[in-house]
Amino acid sequence: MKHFVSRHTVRETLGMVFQRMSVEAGVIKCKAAVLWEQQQPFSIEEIEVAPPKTKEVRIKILATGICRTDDHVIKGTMVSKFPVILGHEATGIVESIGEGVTTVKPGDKVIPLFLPQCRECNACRNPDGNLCIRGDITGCGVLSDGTTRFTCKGKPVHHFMNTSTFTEYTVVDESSVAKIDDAAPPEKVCLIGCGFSTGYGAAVKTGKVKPGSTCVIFGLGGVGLSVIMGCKSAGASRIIGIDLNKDKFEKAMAVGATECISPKDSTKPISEVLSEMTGNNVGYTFEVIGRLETMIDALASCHMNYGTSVVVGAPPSAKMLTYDPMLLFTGRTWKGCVFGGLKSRDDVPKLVTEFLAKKFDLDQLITHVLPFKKISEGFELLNSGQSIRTVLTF
Ligand code: COD
Ligand code: ZN
Repeated sequence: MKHFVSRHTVRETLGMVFQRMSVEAGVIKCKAAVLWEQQQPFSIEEIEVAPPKTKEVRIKILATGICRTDDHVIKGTMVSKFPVILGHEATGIVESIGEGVTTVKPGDKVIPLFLPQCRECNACRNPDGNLCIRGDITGCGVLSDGTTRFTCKGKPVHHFMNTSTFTEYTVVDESSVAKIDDAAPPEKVCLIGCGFSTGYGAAVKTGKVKPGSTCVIFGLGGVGLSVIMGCKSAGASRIIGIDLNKDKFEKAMAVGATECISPKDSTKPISEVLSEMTGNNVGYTFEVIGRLETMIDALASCHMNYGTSVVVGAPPSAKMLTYDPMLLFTGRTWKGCVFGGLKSRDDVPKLVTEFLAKKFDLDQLITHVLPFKKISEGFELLNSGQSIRTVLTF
């Protein structure tokens, strides 16, 4: 009996030691969509995810949206290091935290943030700023100590926009994660991590749309629809949607546009058409296409004296604008914003709470939900123009 007990104890003890070792080692093996090089399909691979270092957080991803910016890396129109794990619009659960992390704990529901908020740099400390100095704008693809936490087939795999969400587990800096309400549905609120907030924030935070005003939105994709929702929630009384594709009008009206027009329907410049329609009273315009011509059209379309025009669409790289400075001299305000001008860690949890209070509806933006392994199908839907947002679930 004694012999049995002691053998049992040894086995148990060994088991405990082994368990402790694996916790200490802390590497998680899981599936991820790895992009080995541009213009190539994703490859679903087994990867190793190292434990979070000091001030880092390891997250189990629950749902992730597919954004056009991810596709820019595949096509090579956005700079990235390879191999890389893309994805930057997600919801997850904190699996473990590194030393010194105080703002989230294991089990918290979170949204990873492609735009961090360190709360220390000038942009974070200024009430009007949001472009935190810790953002990975150069596409270096590593965490703050200059290394990556992902390995595949013995090779380091790069991070993307501080987030990398096309994987079952990721590691991010504490400044790149926001704790959200536990009750939030992951496959919906992931959109608050990018597309929705980019448009909604442009209206409520950057444009500061006033109640009773007239707003015009150029481009009725998912981000443009989110601008409409922002204008509506700010109390705009007239919201005019503009798109070349009239198929976009129905959804725009459903989320709050009061009318929609195509620039092709008139031979007059769109600014004249809008001036006639509104009695020369367009308070705010939003460019949500990313084209130089429509940026100027949007500027010219807001009121010459008190109008504000917001550039939401990312301009094509290395292109210059030429415009009549008289457009600004008379008093127009011309602004732009990334992530709607929102402060990510402060504003994302607030938007989730507002969503739960039914202040806006994300269902209109989600056209497809697919299992993670069908990621390539999700990108086909994006490229064929069939989807607004596809959400991948794990
Ligand atoms: N006139 C009117 N409408 C047009 C024109 C035109 N000349 N050209 C295209 N359109 C319409 C299209 O028919 C389409 O409906 C719409 O414009 C564009 O919509 P989508 O579906 O292509 O794109 P979105 O809404 O998902 O995103 C568009 C942005 C321009 C906002 C996006 O590409 C972007 O630049 N995002 C901002 C960058 C950013 O903040 N990045 C950070 C992380 S993503
Ligand atoms: Zn995005």
